[in-house]
Amino acid sequence: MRVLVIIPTYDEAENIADVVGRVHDAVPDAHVLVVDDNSPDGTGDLVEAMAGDDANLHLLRRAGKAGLGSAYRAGFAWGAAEGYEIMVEMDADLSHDPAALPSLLARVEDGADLAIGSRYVPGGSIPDWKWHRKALSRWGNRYAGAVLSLDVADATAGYRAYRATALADIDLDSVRADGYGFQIEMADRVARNGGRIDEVPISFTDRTRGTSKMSGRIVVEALVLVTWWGVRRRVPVGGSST
Ligand SMILES: Nc1nc2c(ncn2[C@@H]2O[C@H](COP(=O)(O)OP(=O)(O)O)[C@@H](O)[C@H]2O)c(=O)[nH]1
Ligand SMILES: [Mg+2]
Repeated sequence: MRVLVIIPTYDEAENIADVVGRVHDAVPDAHVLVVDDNSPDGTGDLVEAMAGDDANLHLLRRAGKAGLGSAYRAGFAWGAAEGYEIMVEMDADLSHDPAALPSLLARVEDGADLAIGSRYVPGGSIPDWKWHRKALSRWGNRYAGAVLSLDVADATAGYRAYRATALADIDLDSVRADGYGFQIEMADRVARNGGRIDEVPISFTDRTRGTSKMSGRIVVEALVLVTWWGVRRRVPVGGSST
């Protein structure tokens, strides 16, 4: 199947060459799309130069920082127009080990609509996190699972492979969330469309270069949205509940 690995970037000049190289090493046939939001550190120009002699590397430049979810929505639309059959979400900071790509792709090739690189199935881990950070993430996931009746151990995980036809069944323009909420929302949409979701254990490591763009605001966004979706589902307003 034709594979597109989508990597959103904002100030990842220190990481991008490494991550692209390691994706090529792991899956030589896969294409890579970098979605850059006009990074002040010149990530976009760096990728443009790399793409000059790499036919499997593509760049989508956007005018300014518009969020992770918005970058993926643009990447999915680009990939759909180009006819890719599997689309992968991957961070630029090497928290997501490209060596795990084949295990995710194998699940989609085996019939899954979404394969999630999961920290919370047997074999998964987060070696760098202190207990309180793990607890926040773990309980956030349990909360989302309970409120949405979503049978996924790691719905906030950002390393995942989608079958393109499963993405095509989702109205991406109606997906609103941007951070962890975006990942939960996408998993929930696949599940509610009757899609098969597999979880593959991964080890999630903290970035060693550059800085995180996620904030407390993104955590709050996810909590508020999950609660709102849960309420809306239980208390239909005006006859149409989604
Ligand atoms: N294009 C784009 N990429 C973003 C944006 N925010 C974060 N990213 C990228 O999304 C990925 C995950 O972000 P990161 O800051 O590592 O989040 P964390 O791992 O949760 O701390 C990285 O590749 C970032 O460069 C954004 O607004 N636009
Ligand atoms: Mg990161």
